[in-house]
Amino acid sequence: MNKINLKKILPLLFALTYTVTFAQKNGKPNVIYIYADDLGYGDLSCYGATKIKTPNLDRLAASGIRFTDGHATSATCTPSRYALMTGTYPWRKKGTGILPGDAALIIPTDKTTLPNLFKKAGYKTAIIGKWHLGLGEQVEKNWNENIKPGPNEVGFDYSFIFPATADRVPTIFLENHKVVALDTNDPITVNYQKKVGTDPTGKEHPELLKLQSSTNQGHNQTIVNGIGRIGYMSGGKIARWVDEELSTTFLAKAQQFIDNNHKNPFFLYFALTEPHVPRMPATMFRGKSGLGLRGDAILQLDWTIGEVMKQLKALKIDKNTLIVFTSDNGPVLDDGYQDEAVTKLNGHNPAGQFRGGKYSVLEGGTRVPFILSWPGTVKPQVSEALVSQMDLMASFSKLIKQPIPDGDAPDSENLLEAFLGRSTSGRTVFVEHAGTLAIIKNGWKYISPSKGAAYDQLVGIETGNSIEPQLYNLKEDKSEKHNLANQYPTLVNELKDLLTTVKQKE
Ligand code: NG6
Ligand code: CA
Repeated sequence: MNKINLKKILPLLFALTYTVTFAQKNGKPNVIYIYADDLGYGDLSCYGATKIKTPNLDRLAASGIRFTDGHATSATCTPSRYALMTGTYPWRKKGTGILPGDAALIIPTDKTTLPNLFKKAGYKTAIIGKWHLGLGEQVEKNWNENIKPGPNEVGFDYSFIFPATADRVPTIFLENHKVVALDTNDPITVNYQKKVGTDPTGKEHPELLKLQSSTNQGHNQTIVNGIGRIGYMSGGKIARWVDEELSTTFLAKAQQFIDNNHKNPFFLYFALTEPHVPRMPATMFRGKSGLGLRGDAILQLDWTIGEVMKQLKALKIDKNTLIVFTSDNGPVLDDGYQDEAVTKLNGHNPAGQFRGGKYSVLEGGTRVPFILSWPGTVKPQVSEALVSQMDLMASFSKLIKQPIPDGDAPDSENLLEAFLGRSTSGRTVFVEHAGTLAIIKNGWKYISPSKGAAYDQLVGIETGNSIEPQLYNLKEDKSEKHNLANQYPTLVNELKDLLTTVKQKE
């Protein structure tokens, strides 16, 4: 019996070992893409923060490339994530704005995506963390059954996610197609139009809240774990997450995935929720930053990444693992809860020297920390190349030698040389997206006129909107202080036309 089994197994073992070594020798490193949520350019000490220390991310940056002109495509979450997954500017497609927690899947299941590119190349792929790209075929779905299509249908072999944002219902985890800890005797109902069930809401019962909602910013519907959410839910009492455990839960799942797959190439999309609202870090980080819960959440984020780095080292795969760390949009202080982010800011500059932040077409909206580390292969350096997260698809396609079929990922540029630190040239043209669009070429930035408010009172952020055209020389005026549109009308027209051309591209 034993002999027969051995005969069967040995060739398989050989094949497996061969695949692993072959893949590794052929430049197929493990890839971990770590996405922070609402982390600003100035939030890390390696990017100039002095009021907060992020030693683990500083170490990661020192071991690889710290990009100073790295971007999300958009100043909010869903569109930036859409671009990352599809290599397409999100403003090309309707319905890619911030999604409610019950939205249907917006990522096509029949096109090349970042994860299925890796999967085709023989990688094991996983997403752990925040999804926010919709689930199922429609809004009306039964959360108590298998929910699909979702991450597993767009290329992830394994998924452990929460559906939207930490401030939106349903406040549950999904492992592959199922709600974790689902109880058939306590079915889950979700509604974004009207109250369901008998759970108290923040609006009716503010005295039950451990974190007060900000005035006029919603976040006062169903209360879960003492926090008012956007949207209503009922049922699923034991399935509901505890905010203080979100991060360690995702970390544990990520470590499990890395452990299980450390002998074959893997791609892990680790989508953390810090420092997005509601900021509810674990007790061990409370009060540690001196900047309130937002700062504490950043310390938790930094610690989490340190834990992953330690694990890679212990498994001896640190040199064969490429890590990208970045954020889905710029920073915001008051995004719906009174959590002392504003009152305890203590002179900290979440967007660094840049103007604007989340929701803004100014640099603070999309220019974010962007670190790439691949010890032993990529030389430590600071790079000024203009790169975007959307470009990782075309670049990784070259790295892992897995071509993208014509027509897919149309806006993703192959910047592999810049990403590996072998070239300082990145994109020549890039479109930034918030309430309006801006286009950058050779260090000049043109912002399309728009009627939106110039200042978002609710969140206290300059949006960059103006009915006048704006032109900034980013090389000399990083903080976009001097609008030079009147001085250079020809350049304004040139960039305006270029933006029209990019928009018309199929
Ligand atoms: C906004 C929410 C904000 C946050 C954001 C999504 C209000 C007033 N504000 O609409 O709290 O949830 O959406 O953030 O509802 S993102 O990073 O996922 O894009
Ligand atoms: Ca975000």
